[in-house]
Amino acid sequence: MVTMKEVQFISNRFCIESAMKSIEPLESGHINDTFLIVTNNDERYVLQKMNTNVFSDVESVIENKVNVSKHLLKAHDFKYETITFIETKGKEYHYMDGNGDYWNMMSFIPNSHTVSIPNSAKLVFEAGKLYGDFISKTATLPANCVKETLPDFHDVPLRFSQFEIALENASESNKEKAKEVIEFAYKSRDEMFKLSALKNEDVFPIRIVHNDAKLSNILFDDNDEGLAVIDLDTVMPGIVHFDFGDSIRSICTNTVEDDENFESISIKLDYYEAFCNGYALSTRDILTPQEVEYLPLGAKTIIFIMGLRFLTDFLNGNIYYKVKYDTHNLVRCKNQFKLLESVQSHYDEILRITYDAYALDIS
Ligand code: GN1
Ligand code: MG
Repeated sequence: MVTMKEVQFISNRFCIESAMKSIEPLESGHINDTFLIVTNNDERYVLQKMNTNVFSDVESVIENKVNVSKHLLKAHDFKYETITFIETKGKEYHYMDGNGDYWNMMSFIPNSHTVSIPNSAKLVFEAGKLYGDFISKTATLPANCVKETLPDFHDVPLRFSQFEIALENASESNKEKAKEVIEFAYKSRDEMFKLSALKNEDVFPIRIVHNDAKLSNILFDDNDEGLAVIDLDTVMPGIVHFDFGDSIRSICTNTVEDDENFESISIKLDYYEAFCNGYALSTRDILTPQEVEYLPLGAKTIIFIMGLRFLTDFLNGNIYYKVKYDTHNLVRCKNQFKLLESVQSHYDEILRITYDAYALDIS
């Protein structure tokens, strides 16, 4: 548990304009601890304590984030905002405290807000434009600027084997509670391995991707227009499909990822179309036909990966994601698998909408 006094001490290690007036914990994400810092002259900053259990090479994670944000700022035709990182008084972008914990600080982007459930297709279109622009701008980033800090992050065989190990070690009662989703995981296995196999066969180009391209990592402005992509913690080399899919998972639904009202969870096709149209604006000239062909499988696969990772963590006794109650991860898993079923049952329309957005003729 971080104390406020500690946060105050840490924030003073960074080059902020004036003394700190207030600190407020921000509920953001499942992994790191985040705080909003306000100074006496009303400058706002976001201070983050990185989770070193998840990110073992934190210095490279922070280096990746800084490199990408600097690149975005100077990219030709970049119309959005991006996070900017604040240096420490020792001229570094990270501060390591006495416990070996790593911190980084960013400026707060003013007049911005996040959205938990979209309220219009226009907002979804904006989200598509923003994440599409991200892919098009990182396409000009030299590959050696970004390291693979979490190897095989979205590799399905790896995630499946982690699930099977957790299953072997799980308590009988947890296995019983998760019985249906465990069966669903095995039933879906073969189809869900396909995208990783295609990646390993080098069917797709390796790009610099966000790897956590969900709705809550977008800032919108006061008119609900896309303003900035945030949370660059997982920016790494990878394939575009998981970014596209993570956006579909989190944006084109009627609910949030831990809603327990499973029966009502479904994919919203009008939002799916709006997202594709926005995403295609900047990516149409970049993605190869093979990449476009498998975007819909990307959506299915990342929904599966998320469900499986939540399930694995439940079986492991909640050691990875932050949880609010004991079965929180199980609820998240059931929610995601329900969404996957909905995508499966509308798959023909999803394929058609995607290929129309990219004018791809698959015959
Ligand atoms: C985690 O902490 P947060 O919310 O940025 C996770 C992502 C998952 C996400 C699920 C490093 O991201 O992979 O998509 O939760 N990040 C890591 O919402 O595991
Ligand atoms: Mg993240």
